[in-house]
Amino acid sequence: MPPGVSSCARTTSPRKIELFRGCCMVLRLVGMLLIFGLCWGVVLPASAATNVDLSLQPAVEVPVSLGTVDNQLRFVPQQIQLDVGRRYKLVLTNPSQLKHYFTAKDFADGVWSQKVVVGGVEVKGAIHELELKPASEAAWFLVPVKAGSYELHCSIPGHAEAGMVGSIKVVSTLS
Ligand SMILES: [Cu+2]
Repeated sequence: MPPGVSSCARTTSPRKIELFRGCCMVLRLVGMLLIFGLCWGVVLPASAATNVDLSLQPAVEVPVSLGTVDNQLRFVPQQIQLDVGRRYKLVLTNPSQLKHYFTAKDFADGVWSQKVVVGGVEVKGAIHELELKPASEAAWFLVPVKAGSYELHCSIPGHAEAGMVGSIKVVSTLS
């Protein structure tokens, strides 16, 4: 046998091993890519939901009445539930003959206040309390950012004591 043949036989064996190893690497890479792709497919829709411009979301309208037509000292409804990350339009109305406040300072600290619209005026910036004169209306556009249970009351002396209190529950869907 010529020396070249034996040397060739000697060299093909490690080459086969190299080829086998190469194939294994390729298969591993394909597997990793598949797993990565699957994860991406699961993660992407979830992260996409948090990437939306919240200020452009259609606002969910929540009507809240401060007092009643017959001057009862209460909020209607008394319990409000909101979701974190959703844009709301709190439509505050005062159908009574008395002045009332919408006071929920901790709640206000946990929301992003986009604006308050009163008549033809849009007030932009942080809001902590709203005073509504009889027969007035204000729309507060906000996005809750912090989950929690917050107290609401009217800060006119005697009104909270008479029952003009409420609660705002802000719920996070991601726990
Ligand atoms: Cu009041």
